[in-house]
Amino acid sequence: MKKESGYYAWLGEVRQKREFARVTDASLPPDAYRITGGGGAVTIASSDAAGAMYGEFAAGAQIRLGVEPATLDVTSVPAAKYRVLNHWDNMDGTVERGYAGRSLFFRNSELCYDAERIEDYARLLASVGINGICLNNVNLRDDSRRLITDEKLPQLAELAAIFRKYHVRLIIAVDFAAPKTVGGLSTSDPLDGGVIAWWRDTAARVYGYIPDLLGFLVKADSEFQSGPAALGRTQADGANVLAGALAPYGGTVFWRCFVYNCLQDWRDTVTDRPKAAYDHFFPLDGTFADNVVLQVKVGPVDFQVYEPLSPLLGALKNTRRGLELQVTQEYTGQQIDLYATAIPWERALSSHVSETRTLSELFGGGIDTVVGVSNAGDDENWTGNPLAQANLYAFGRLAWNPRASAGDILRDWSRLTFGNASDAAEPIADMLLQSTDVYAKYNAPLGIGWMVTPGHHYGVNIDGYEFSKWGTYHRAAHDALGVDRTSRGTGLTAQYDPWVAAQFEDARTCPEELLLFFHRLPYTFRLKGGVPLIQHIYDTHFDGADGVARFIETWDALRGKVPDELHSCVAERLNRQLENAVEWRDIVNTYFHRLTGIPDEKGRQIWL
Ligand code: GCW
Repeated sequence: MKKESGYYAWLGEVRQKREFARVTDASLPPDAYRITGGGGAVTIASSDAAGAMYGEFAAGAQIRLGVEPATLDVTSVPAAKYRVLNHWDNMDGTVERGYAGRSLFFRNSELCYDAERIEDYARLLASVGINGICLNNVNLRDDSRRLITDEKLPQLAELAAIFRKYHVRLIIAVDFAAPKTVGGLSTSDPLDGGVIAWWRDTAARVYGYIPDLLGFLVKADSEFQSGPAALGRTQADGANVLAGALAPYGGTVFWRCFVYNCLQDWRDTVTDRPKAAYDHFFPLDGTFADNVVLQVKVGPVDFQVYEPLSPLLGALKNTRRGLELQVTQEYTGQQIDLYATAIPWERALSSHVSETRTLSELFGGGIDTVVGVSNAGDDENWTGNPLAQANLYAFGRLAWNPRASAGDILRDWSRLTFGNASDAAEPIADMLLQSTDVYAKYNAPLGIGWMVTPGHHYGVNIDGYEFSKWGTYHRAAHDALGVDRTSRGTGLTAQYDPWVAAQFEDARTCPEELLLFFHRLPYTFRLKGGVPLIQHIYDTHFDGADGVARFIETWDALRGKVPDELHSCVAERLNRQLENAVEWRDIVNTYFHRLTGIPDEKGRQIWL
């Protein structure tokens, strides 16, 4: 590690290059590798240079994890072709939903970066198999629209060259209305001849500077971004015109499906936000060009603690899909609270899209891209909370192998980062493994979501989104809580495969953590263990805050076993997490006790 704070994260001594023999094996797919350790040397076989690089990183990591080099025998093929990070970085240097300092790439409307740091970042990403990156926010603001012009492209090409050394290809987020906002045309109608020609010219210009650009990323008709719907055109009309422009260069359009009405009336109980993506995109299945990937958020709402899978992921049959995950902890503690995203990702990947298939089994078929919204910034330790590096690491590992176990990944990260023989590695991995359950316990109960402070989304505010326009309602009353999304309610369940829908339809078979996502239930409803819903709310909220107090004890005992700077950085955050958890506990418990009049069976302190 260059700095005590863990600047180089899990990469550790991989920086000091080991020598491995390399051979070409044309039978291996792109990016894949085979590592063999017999015969006195470690040999990496691959069909391409990227595979050789991934093999070297993997072999180095295995050796640091204590595997005897002579016994190495690993063949590994990535499940997803594109393993991509999306930065939500603005050109003024701020990062939307960023909790690790400022942008690594932009300041004052310019590209502005430390080339050595970018090279470290590229190497860090490559070490876990990431091969694409979009630097600018999908919410296009001001000068970021001009990244596709001669004014900005020369500098962007220099950045692309640094990433290229590590086989990481750039993506540019573009404004759907760019023909107007950048090109000065009078329309951005995708069926207009002038607009089609403008996108072609733009693609030619961009590829002139960055010949291996992975493609364009578009957030259209979403949260005030422009899009084809506003012009009376379909999402496919919009995506396909860009796809046509990129096709000659082998480029891909990553078209986001986060399309919903963000100006809903809370009195409207018919419109149901989680139905929106399917309603917009499912009817268009099969009409998107071959070089369009529909980028679908893992859940149907927005990266809440517990959500079912987005029904669109399983429903689309004839369209390429990208699974979008949030590495940055927007709703999950903002890199103050400890939250190992590998655990909910593993849960999502092993969730069923039909009786016989899980989400991870769609990889290599319909799903060929995994996207993570980055949690990195210019903080010295990359992620604000150094333990949140585990989330970036886990993203790469799961994008490469969606069937990998979250436990293995977190233990590997901890050992690679703190040292294989370190006393700290195991307790830290254990904390990470418990972290999401602890966080979920003091958060909104059983899949209802959204009890966060509006705007910045940290901390509790039970009714903060209850009477807003965002389509995010818990509808808590004195006798019942939750939203009925079954066939008796909003009908969301009908968007799922019938076998999956049947599980969700019945409160007795619905996964417990999704109970209030799919059902409106009385507070006296008994959960599987026999505990009434209201008592479950009290119990989990007391447990969650106690869990954080235990993390603090564990962490105190690690003083001296991890670098001091890292120790105090995490300690300070754990103390803030405890304050947060106590606030959640007391406000949630008081709110529901006042509403229901039902006391805690165990007589603990609730403020009335
Ligand atoms: O969850 C919401 C975030 C927005 C984000 C949006 C999206 C980039 O609060 O900050 O905008 O999702 O995914 O587009």
